[in-house]
Amino acid sequence: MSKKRAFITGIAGQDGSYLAEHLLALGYEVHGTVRRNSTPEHQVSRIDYLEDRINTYYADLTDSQSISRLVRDIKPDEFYNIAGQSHVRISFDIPDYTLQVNAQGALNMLEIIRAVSPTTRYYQASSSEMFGNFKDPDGMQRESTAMHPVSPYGCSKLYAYHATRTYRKSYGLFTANGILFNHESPRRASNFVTGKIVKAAVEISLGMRSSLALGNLESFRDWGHSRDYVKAMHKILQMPEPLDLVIATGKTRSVRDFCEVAFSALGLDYVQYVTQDEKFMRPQELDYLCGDSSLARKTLDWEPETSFEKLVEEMISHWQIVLTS
Ligand code: NAP
Ligand code: F7E
Repeated sequence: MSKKRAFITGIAGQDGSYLAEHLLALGYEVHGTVRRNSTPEHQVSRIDYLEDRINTYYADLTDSQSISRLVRDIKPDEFYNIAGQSHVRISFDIPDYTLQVNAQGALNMLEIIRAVSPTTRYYQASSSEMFGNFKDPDGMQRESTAMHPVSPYGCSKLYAYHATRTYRKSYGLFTANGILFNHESPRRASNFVTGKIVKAAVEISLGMRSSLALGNLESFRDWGHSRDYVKAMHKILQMPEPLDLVIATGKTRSVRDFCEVAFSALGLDYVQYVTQDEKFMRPQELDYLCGDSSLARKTLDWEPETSFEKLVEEMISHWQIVLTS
């Protein structure tokens, strides 16, 4: 039997790299897009180890033809649209670009599927940032919770979420949203708060720096592991019918809690090192996220496998190796 073919936009990103690894393990033929960078090593550092087993192509969500050509030739069984301008605070600096990539870019991908390969199953990387500061009376966000985003990033993702639903209902395509809450890993870029805290804590423990400036310490996030969440992405595309599902751990912690756990794992008291700087605050903050993924757990038979403590431990080990080698 021929192998199933998967196409991943953003294959060199955090999730793209774990998803490629997971799909290869399941026996898929894996194709994915990378972007041009003046330092090519930057583009492939997360997927170097998969180089001989995956097929990569230069393409961009804002350049429809670059992806249309590939989809026409490859005719993937599954298309994972996980490329994106993924940084919420930076979306306030580059809102137009964020919209072009995350909103218009997603629409471009849906049009490609409709025109060139309508039997391909489509996954859209939607985000808990779409909820903004809304939660249900029990303090959680789920599929039915109102969505009122508070950042250009959240607005762009909400557009893509609705476009995905619209293409499903209008054209009968298999298009599904995974509404993923924050997920981290050793491959998380160090300008997201978890990567930034862990990297700095390790540097402090090694005597390489003496303090860490952060923004808002009082916001709460529901943090899981990327490796676990890409398994849910794949399961979403195996369902008999397309659905939109929340993927989360159901546990929430503040940025301050994260500092406490990461620093104390290294025998340090974060209070002595962490300062606050206006420059890392956002024009509008999303204060609290805690996802109810019971529908996904039941429908997909999925649940997160990595504990919060193990996630932090893995991130610490990663930075210890990088910073001492
Ligand atoms: P990431 O590490 O930032 O990876 C994003 C990937 O998309 C990178 O490879 C990036 O390439 C690529 N990309 C950016 N703009 C592009 C464009 N115009 N055309 C083609 N590729 C482009 O993000 P992630 O954490 O893996 O997240 C994956 C997706 O899930 C994103 O869409 C993100 O918004 C969404 N999401 C993430 C989370 C989370 O907590 N991680 C939660 C919910 C939703 P470069 O390396 O060249 O920039
Ligand atoms: O911020 C606070 C910040 O940038 C988390 C993306 O993957 O998840 C991610 O978006 C919290 C916020 O992630 C700093 O204000 C404090 O409250 O790590 P973050 P995010 O904005 O939640 C969602 C679900 C996505 O979809 C996104 O793609 O931490 N915070 N001080 C800080 N954040 C950063 N980055 N840097 C700080 O110095």
